[in-house]
Amino acid sequence: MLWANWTGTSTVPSRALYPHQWSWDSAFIAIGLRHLSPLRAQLELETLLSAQWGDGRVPHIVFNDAVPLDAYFPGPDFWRSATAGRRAGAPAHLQTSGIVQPPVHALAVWLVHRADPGLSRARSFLARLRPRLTAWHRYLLDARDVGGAGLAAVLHPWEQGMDNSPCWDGPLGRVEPAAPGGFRRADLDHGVPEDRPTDTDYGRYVRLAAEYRDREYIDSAGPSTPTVEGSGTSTVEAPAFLVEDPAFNALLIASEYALALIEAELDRPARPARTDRPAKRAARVRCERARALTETLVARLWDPEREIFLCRDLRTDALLTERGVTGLIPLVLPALPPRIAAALVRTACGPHFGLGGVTRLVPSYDLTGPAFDLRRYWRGPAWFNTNWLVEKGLRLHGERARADALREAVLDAAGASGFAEYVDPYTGEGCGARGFGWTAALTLDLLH
Ligand code: 9YW
Repeated sequence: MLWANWTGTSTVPSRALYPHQWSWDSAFIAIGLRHLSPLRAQLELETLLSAQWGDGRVPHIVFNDAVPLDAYFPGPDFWRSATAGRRAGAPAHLQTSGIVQPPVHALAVWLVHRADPGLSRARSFLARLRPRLTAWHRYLLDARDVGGAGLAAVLHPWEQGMDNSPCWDGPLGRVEPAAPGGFRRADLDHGVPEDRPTDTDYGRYVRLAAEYRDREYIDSAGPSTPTVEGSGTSTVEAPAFLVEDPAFNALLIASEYALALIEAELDRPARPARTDRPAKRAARVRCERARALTETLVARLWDPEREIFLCRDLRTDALLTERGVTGLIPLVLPALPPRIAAALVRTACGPHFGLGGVTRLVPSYDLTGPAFDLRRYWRGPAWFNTNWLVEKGLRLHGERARADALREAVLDAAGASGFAEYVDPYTGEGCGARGFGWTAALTLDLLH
């Protein structure tokens, strides 16, 4: 199935619905692909990272020229990366979007390296990608530290990857939707409207993306930052949507640990040295930073009463009270205080997510929440990448029986649904696209 989605240099999430290369999809896909072909898994990540912009961002879509323009919206004619992104250093030789997605890449690069270290060394895989990963993390930790506390902010729901999660309803409500006649939703050619975000959601996504493009993809450092341009002073208007998200930051921290392992591997002395070498120290510093970022994540986003991580709306500096699966993903972090890991397990298995009780897979949103919708994308259905992450987190924190049960449920639902994009969390019945890239890849990974 994964071969059917392979284009020669990367893998599409879905032939019909998503016919280009997506950033976090490619990272998850490479994690599975490494078991079939370490070489293709390396190529997958190399292709994505070769589309990196000069400022360090890794775009959320790399467009395939061979695909007709009307096959996906918003396509390259909307993003206009080569022109609108010139100041931010967009590549001139290919077309990409201008926003980002969760940084799972260093983690994927490390796991792909481990699958065949000999091949990786022969192709200088780690050495070639290390500067790109370093620049990517620097971009997120500097240009995107809008809140000033050290965490990265997202400025569009597509950046966080859980497009229409009810967590975004509050901040998205401030966005005036773009006129419906101004664009055509290609996604509705391939999916039933009840399974997809609404037209109003799309109008807001388009408005936010167009405004960022019209600001030439320049990031503002704070909610409203004066900048000096030429002789005059102007103000970079902060985006209407500006959020610190638990999953995005947890994946960044997990990738910081992976980057430390990459650095340690590359800087390993040929012969054991008596003194601590500077390069080895660099890996240690990065690990310490990952631990400190975990503390910041807890300080900024943990809600001790709800026992889940929440999103912080940077326009109001308040926590958003909706419980989404994003709030469980920090379970993947090794330095999470044990009392918080235990509380997260209680939440995953309690009435809001029902794991091991009423649900077989972790839903994307609170079962008891007012906006819960069994079929509508990130407003209830269970997704395979988030379930894979929760499975890893449960195992990491010693919850072996729960992790084993979730693994079985994921494998059953993936196979029975024809590798669906997402499923009913109670029954495992498939929804959305079939033959979905990360579903197949992460299934493969769980089988190894
Ligand atoms: C879009 C490709 C992407 C995923 C996102 C998912 C969806 C819609 O599909 O986004 O048009 O980009 O929400 O997480 O990366 O599979």
